[in-house]
Formats: sequence, structure tokens, C-alpha cells
Amino acid sequence: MPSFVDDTIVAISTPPGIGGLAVVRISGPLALETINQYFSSTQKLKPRYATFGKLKHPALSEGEFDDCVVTYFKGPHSVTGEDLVEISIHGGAYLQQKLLEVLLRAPGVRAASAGEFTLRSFLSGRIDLSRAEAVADLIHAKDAAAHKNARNQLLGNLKNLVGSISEKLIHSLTVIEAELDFSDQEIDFTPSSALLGPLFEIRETTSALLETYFYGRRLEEGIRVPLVGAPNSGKSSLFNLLVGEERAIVTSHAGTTRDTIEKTIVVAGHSVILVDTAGLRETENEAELSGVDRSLDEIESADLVLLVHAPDTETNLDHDLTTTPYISVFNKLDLVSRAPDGMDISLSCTTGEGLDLLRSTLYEQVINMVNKGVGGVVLNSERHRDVFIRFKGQVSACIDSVQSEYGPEYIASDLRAALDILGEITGKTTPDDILNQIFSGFCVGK
Ligand SMILES: Nc1nc2c(ncn2[C@@H]2O[C@H](COP(=O)(O)OP(=O)(O)OP(=O)(O)O)[C@@H](O)[C@H]2O)c(=O)[nH]1
Ligand SMILES: [Mg+2]
Repeated sequence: MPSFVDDTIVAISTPPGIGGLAVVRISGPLALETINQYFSSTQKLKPRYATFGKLKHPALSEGEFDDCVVTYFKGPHSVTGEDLVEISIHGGAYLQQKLLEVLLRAPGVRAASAGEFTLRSFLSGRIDLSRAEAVADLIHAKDAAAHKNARNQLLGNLKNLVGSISEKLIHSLTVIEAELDFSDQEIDFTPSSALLGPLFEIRETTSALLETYFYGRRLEEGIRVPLVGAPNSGKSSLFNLLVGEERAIVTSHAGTTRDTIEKTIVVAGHSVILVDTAGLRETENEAELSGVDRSLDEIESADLVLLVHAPDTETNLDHDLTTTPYISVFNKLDLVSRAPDGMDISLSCTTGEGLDLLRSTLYEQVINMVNKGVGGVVLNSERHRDVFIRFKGQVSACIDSVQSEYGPEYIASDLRAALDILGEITGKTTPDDILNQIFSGFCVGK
């Protein structure tokens, strides 16, 4: 990633492939000059106006190349903070590639690297780092819940929360520094209780925030729900009914499913990854044994297990399910007059009876996992979690220093260290290598 930002960059900003329209973006001091070489219209480009015209230049084609709409944003009033031009053309692969190739030959223009438009937005102070990261989350959001969380972060919820915590720390720091300035005079020192109150509050908020991470990861990765049970209990049949297609093979032979099969469905706006697994039993067959190992691994990483029983099979689940939430499902209800006791749900894949109850129970379980967050913030990024863990440790160190009645210089330096850690969220104090890592995770053109 280049560290200088005064050159002009260009990239196709729409997803690769052929679509109705494609958008090519140019950002930097030469953006306007560059587009003017290729664009002809009855009107001059005006900031914040979309202008219809033609792309016409011998380097592009003999005659007219394409109709286009060019929108010009004059820096600093653009998303990158620089002069920015967006060219909408027809989305053909040749059109996009040819235009990009020709624009890249223009003097002083180079290809944008991954995430460079957003990086410029961050470097020009248009958005803080937490909001830049939210752009990536928004693009990758697979369901309504992940979208809402990314949108909240883009609106600045995390930035505002960090801002309000910082303000409290800065206030304490100002009080301490005033003491340092007057330390040669006979003035009363701030009582430690005045410093401790806000510090305890900050530590509590941080703990609550860290607790949202479990849910935040589910937002990112989906909620993992394997169907586990004895061979032939009807796991694959149930899996197919829940995903709405004949995805897994169903036969009357016990031991049909070997490999795990996953399919994502959306429940209450959340991605739920259903996993069909091999039936659990002791077996000499090597392939089946590997399947059984995988089933056990699935239980380990599950958020919720559907434990499937049937009247004509026996479930010898030699596995501790005390820490993983599960729903015990009795299948093949059509074969018996009444379900045994102790089952959460009884159903029949053959008749469909009881399926709606399973669906609504899944819905409830998903809703139960929802964490409303702290100030509308749900932590979903490992980077943020790591920063807040270190921050909490540093706040505890501040509390210790105050309680141990260390000198004001010592407390002030502890408070400054806490502020520095917090600044990594918004990008105030984020080291360059981390910035590079964050922005290189974007796609080119974003
Ligand atoms: N009568 C009846 N048969 C069912 C029901 N559900 C599944 N079956 C039958 O039970 C047999 C096993 O079904 P599968 O879905 O393959 O069972 P499984 O648990 O995936 O089995 P493995 O992959 O071998 O572990 C098939 O013949 C299904 O048609 C049901 O509700 N009632
Ligand atoms: Mg199966």
C-alpha cells in the first residue's frame, strides 16, 4: 500500500463481471484533467452534477466508444476528500477493461490498490477507521442482522462510544495534569474517589462491550446448527426439509451420510448454517469413522445442536452436551402412537407434522442470541475485541495506580496509555502495518 496519496488513482468500482452498468472511479488531483481528455458533452462537468455525454478518443475506439454519465465531486467535498470522478458506462467486460487500460496510460494515473479509495477517505479525515471498516462489513453483509450492525457502525455508533469514553478519560487527565502544574504549590489533591468513579464506569462499559463479541461473531460467520444423532434417525431428511431442497442423500441404509454438508438458511434475519452430519455409532468402516469424528467436531463448534432421535434407532451419544445448547427432536412420529417423554419437539419428516414447531423454536433460539449491544455497538471484529481487551487491562492498571495512591505523574501516564490504546479503534494511534492489513482486506475499487 503506497504511503503517499497525492497521485491519481483509477479502478472499476462495480463487482467484476458483466452487469447493466459499470462505474469507473478516478480520484486525485488529475481526475478532472484525465476525464476531460476522453469525455465529450454539450455541457461542462460541474461539481456534484451528473453529466451525460460520450466517451470519445482514438485510444478508445475509432468512433464513439460508449455513452456515459460522469459525476464530478470536487475535493475536499468528495468521499475521498480529493477530486473524484465517477464514470458510469455500460457494464460489458470489454468496455470496462478497455476504458481502464486507456485511463491507466494517462500520465500521473495509476491503478488503485485494494481499499485505496476508502483509505484516502480515512487519511483525509472524512471517516474514522471504525467507519472505514464498516464499509467493508456493509459490502460483505449476508443478512439483515449483519447489515444493520454494519450500518450502525457506519453511522458512527462505535466512533461515538469511543468518543464518549475518551472524553471521560481526558477529563480525568486534565484534572491530574492541573495538579502536576501546581504541584509546587500548596493545593488540595483530587480525592481518589473522584477519579475512581469514572474509571470503574469505563471498565464496566468495556466489559459489557466485550460480552457482545459472541453475538458479533455469529453476525459475521452465521449461527452454526448441526443435526446430530444415530444413523438412520432422519437427519438428512430433516436437513433437506429445513433447507427446502433435496441437498443431502437419504436412503434406508444406516450410515449413508459420511461427509458433513452445510447450507445456510435465514432465520429471524440471521444466517443459520445448518450442517448435516454422519450418524453417531461405533464402526469399523474407515470412511464412516472419519464421518463420525467430523460429527463430534461439529458438536464442539456448534452454537445449537439439533439432536435427532427416532423410534427405530438408538442414540448412543457418548458426548457431553452440557455446555452446548441443544433441541432434542423426536422424528418419525408417524411410526408411533405417542412420542416418548423428554423430547423438546416431536415431528415426522414423512407427514410434515411438527415441522412448524421446530421452525418457530429455531426462531426463538436465534432471537435469544441477539445482543442489543452497548450504545448500539456490537463488537464483531477481532481487531476491535483485541483493542478493548488491552484497553480494559490498562483501565484496571489506572484503577490500581489511583488506589495505590501513586503520584499524579504516574497516574497521568497510565491514563495516556489507555487513551492511546482506545485511539486504535478510530485510527488515531493505529500503527501503519495494521492500517495496511485492514485496507488490503477490501476489494479493489472500494
Ligand atoms: N416413517 C418415517 N421414515 C422416515 C422419516 N424421516 C426419515 N425417514 C426414513 O428414514 C430413513 C433414514 O433417513 P435419513 O434422512 O437418510 O437418515 P440419516 O439420519 O441421515 O441417516 P445417516 O445418514 O445414515 O446417519 C430413510 O429411509 C427415510 O426415508 C419419518 O419421519 N418417518
Ligand atoms: Mg444422513
